[in-house]
Amino acid sequence: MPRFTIPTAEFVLSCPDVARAPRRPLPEIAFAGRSNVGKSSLINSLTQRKNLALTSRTPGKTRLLNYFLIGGDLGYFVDLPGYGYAKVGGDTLREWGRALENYLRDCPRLALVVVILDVRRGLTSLDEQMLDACLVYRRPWLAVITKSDKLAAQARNHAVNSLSGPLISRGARAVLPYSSLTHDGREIVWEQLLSAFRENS
Ligand SMILES: Nc1nc2c(ncn2[C@@H]2O[C@H](COP(=O)(O)OP(=O)(O)OP(=O)(O)O)[C@@H](O)[C@H]2O)c(=O)[nH]1
Ligand SMILES: [Mg+2]
Repeated sequence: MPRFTIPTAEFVLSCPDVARAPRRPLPEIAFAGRSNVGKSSLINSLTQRKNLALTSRTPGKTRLLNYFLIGGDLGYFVDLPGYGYAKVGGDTLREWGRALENYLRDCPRLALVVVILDVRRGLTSLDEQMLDACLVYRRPWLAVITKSDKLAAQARNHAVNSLSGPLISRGARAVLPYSSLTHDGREIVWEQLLSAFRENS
């Protein structure tokens, strides 16, 4: 049992861009990462809901900005489309990149970007581009190292420790291991998310 009450969560809408986002002036926390890294699963695990955000074994499931209202009026979680899905090439890929960048640039109340990395893969060049965009648009961000259940404790600690230095030096607020399977890390991640909501409400 968690020692704190997990805020409520409800799906609000999906939209292609910020112009069609929900109108209530509440802070937003966006979940970004490579396609299939586990963004939607992280949202489900955090909110203790099995199918709030749609997940899939097949990359490229989340294609729009998906808004969830958290805690009634705390703010929104935004499940972003994953980047780097190899099967969508050319124009579609560029469109996704543009949609993500436009979101980072235009979202008026973006409180925090949660950049999700796979503990087994670390930082890829597309993640680096995402971090560069956070820097350019001055968006505070937090690194969540997910799928931590996929490695034994020693290997996991080693992976997280070796990622921490470079990520902190690029401006990460914190670097937190997580497993959406076991929910390990849930309270610590919520602490960061709730303080981001509070600072921006
Ligand atoms: N073992 C384990 N599997 C995970 C974890 N997080 C996600 N997965 C699995 O990884 C796959 C992709 O998860 P999603 O949450 O759909 O990933 P996504 O980043 O939202 O993917 P797109 O929407 O396609 O960009 C699913 O099969 C999940 O069950 C985790 O912490 N541990
Ligand atoms: Mg998804």
